[in-house]
Amino acid sequence: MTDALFVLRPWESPEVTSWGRLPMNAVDRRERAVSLDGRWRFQLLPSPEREPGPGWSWAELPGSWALDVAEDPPQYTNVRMPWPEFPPGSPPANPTGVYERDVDIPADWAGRRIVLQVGAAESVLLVQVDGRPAGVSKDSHLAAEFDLSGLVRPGHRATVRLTVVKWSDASHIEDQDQWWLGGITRPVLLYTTDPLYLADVTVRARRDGELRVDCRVRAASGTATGALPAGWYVGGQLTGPGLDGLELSQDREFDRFNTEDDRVSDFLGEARMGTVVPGVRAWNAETPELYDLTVRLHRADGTVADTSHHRIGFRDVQIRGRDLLVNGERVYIRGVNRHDFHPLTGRTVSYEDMRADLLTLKRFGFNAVRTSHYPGDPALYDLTDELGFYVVDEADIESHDHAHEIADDPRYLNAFVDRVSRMVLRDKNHPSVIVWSLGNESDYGANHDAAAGWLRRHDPTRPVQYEGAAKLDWAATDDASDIACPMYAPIEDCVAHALSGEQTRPLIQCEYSHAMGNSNGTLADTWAAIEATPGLQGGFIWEFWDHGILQHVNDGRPAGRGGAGLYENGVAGPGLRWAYGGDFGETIHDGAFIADGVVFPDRTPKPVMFEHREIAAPVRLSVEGEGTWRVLRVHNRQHFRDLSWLAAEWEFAAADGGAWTLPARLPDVSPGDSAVIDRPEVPGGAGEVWLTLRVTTAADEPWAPRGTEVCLPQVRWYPAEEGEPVVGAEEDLGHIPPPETDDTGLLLHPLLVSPPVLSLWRAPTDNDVLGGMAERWRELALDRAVREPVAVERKGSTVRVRSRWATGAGVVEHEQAFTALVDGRVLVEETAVLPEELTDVARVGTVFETGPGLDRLAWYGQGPWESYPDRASGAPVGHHSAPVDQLFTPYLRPQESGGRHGVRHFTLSGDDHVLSVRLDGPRQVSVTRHRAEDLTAAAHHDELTPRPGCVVHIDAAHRGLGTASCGPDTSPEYLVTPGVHRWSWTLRAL
Ligand code: IPT
Repeated sequence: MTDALFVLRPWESPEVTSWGRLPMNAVDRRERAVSLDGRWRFQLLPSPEREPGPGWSWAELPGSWALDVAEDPPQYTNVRMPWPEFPPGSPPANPTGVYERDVDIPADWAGRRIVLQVGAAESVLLVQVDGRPAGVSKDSHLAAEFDLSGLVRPGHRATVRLTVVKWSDASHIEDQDQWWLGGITRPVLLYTTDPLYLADVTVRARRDGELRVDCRVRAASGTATGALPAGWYVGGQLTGPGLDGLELSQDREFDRFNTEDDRVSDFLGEARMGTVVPGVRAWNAETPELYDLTVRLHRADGTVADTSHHRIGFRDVQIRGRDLLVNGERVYIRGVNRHDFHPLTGRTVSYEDMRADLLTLKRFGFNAVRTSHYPGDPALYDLTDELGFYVVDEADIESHDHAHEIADDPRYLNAFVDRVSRMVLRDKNHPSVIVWSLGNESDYGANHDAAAGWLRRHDPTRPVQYEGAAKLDWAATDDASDIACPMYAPIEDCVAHALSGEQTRPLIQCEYSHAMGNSNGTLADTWAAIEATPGLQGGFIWEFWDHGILQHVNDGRPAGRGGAGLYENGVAGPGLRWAYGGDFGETIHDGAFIADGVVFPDRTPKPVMFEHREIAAPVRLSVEGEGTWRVLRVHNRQHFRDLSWLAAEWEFAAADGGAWTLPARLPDVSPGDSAVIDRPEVPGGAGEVWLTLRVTTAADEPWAPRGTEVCLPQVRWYPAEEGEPVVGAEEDLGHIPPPETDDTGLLLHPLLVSPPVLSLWRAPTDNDVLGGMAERWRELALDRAVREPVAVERKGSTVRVRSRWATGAGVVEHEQAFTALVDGRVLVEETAVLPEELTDVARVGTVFETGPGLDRLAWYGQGPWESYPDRASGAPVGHHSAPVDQLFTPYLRPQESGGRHGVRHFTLSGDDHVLSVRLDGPRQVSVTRHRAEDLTAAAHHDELTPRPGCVVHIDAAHRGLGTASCGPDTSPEYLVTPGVHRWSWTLRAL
């Protein structure tokens, strides 16, 4: 375009971070603004050099055009840039969205300041009003404001044009691991103020009740006033728990500028108010007490020229030694990384959806959010204040692909300082923000130090963190990070550092436990180590969402807003799928690495959420003492609250099928303390007995209605009695004929369509694939090992069958003994001998398939949700049941799923038949509609055809899940080792 704004090509000038943009501030104008959201005229140009033509279509704002317009579909890349140009270059093919609409400027805005706010534009925004330049902005996830007072006429209509250039110098520092979309993703507003207005308000509210409010006043551009008129003043009012409108007044005379001469500045002065609030209730993530602060700018006659509302919280953040303290407490950071995401609208997330995200997190025990990797919508922080989360607020800087060049490139210096400072200027009054982050994955250079320098001077009340700085030396004391915040560090390294005597600062992982697919193995062990090691304080799981975009399978178009309601329980509806990298025809992409969240694209919690909920539980249970002297102790694991907000009941589960519930009364326990809890008598003689304390909310909480399950701590009260007598194949049980087999020794059973055989492989999880295990298993032919029958011997009631399974690393010898028991059961005793070379296989166990009609599974073991050997702390032992179709977890890329850990017995039932299986001890079991090879062959769920029967796995050993798709693999104790594996089970048809 030929307009002056375009001639300078700001999309190729990293030094230009903005033009005509107003300084960022913390005065919230949303409440009284006119919304410009909705329909805008729209056209997508192939580059910013092109002029818009006469043909307009419509676009809905806020929104991403990649989800609405076929010409420029979504593209997913992680580290690499989607085009080859080096920084600060951008590609010649550069989609440019032009949004235009007419705006009626109210007549009564005459003489007032008129401001346009664009919530977020990716990646360069150029604003014109009636064809005249109004401003330029970069920094895709923070609002840009422009003073339009001189460009519009109250009482008249103005045409506002917002041109958004997708690729720019700024894209190189917005190279986050996410979809590239383009558009205006947050609300657009217009508001008005008096020409003399509150330009910024800075609140410092301490835990001891001390409050300080700094107010800055400016004049609109072009206002004749060069100084604050005499007699103007600020005032305020504070309302909150136990406070009914405490008046605040100015400490001393307004610090006015330009009173001595007539030089003109738009900065008119600053004033301060202060007070000490008696009996203040401090803010923390458990009890997020907020106060309402209203700040007013008064004219000399007392009338109000401007007001600003803030919800504030009184709290202290401080680092002492190697501890990060909130209100003096060394709180655990049970965090998650959160991107803006929605499966229909991309990075446009409504208030209701942001709230729902946080409610979900709260219900599953999270208390912290890192705004990876850019500042969130302003509403997100209102919600984290209100609901109680510790926030690491992260600036929009990630230069991953060209990190090294950019960190010291002086052309990008402005952008680094600009992005960090704008975030701080906007969010500084939020009590939930406890740490600032300089960004993500951008190496470490002078540009970071410049930003950290600005930040430490401007806000000495909060620490700053930057992984790229701290990773060079966790113990350094002179870099841009006050916290050692590694990503995906093995927990042993963290523990070793904390024990080394070298630790200088808190260690809180900015990313850990990568939630891609069926993952998050060893989370409980990680937390056990954190809690046992002073100096370790937690971290942020990567990440909240699976960023699967809802897509029509037939034409590949994103469903967009039309997809509302077309998905359920994590599953895309008929004709639809959750798209990941490559699904929009992109040639450069990073596949399913975008699907690595603890919730599905529709926010359905994955099983790991229940694991996390238990690890983070406010209440724990332990058994103390011996024999009849045993007592149960309740531990309050919170930092600030007692247990009075919780209710509880006892649930008993006995191996013999007994299950009952009794009321429980939680004792009075202060934070961090413990007490013995009364327990009703538990009758013995029922075999193994488990006690679960089902803890729920006692009253409505802002994040959960009364009765919401909070945690399920469990202890084993009676151990298992001696198992069933082992029926040896040698013993002849009354001359019953042995079970039927075919000539090769495969069991023939009326309810099975596929007989029990050895299984050494699972459909690779994302961790198995990216960690290299799947490839190794393939090289070892474990995915296609074939049974070679060796011998079938019949003796008495037993058939003894030997087979060999050739792999790329020797032969696995497998033996099955099938014995007919008097009561009609078949006893199956199995041995598999793995050669020494098979050091790490996915599983050793049995697989068989039933015919159709067995649609419900009832089991005694861990559940009800999915669990695996290294992710089994949050699934209590009990009697569980579910339809077979609901046992499977639909991870976006199909893979091993649906397992249940610690299963002792199960029945599969339908209208006509029941199949009952008892195991020799707690085993990993799965019952699904898919064979491992079905899952392996499919890239999406719509490609899978469920089998009519059940595919049943009983594993003597099952490999842990680990997190090797990005981070440590599982621990050695969860590996399946070579040597002899024995297991036995009985099968009965009813
Ligand atoms: C790390 C990134 O910070 C994050 O954005 C995401 O990509 C995550 O990994 C993996 O999903 S960076 C990685 C190189 C460790």
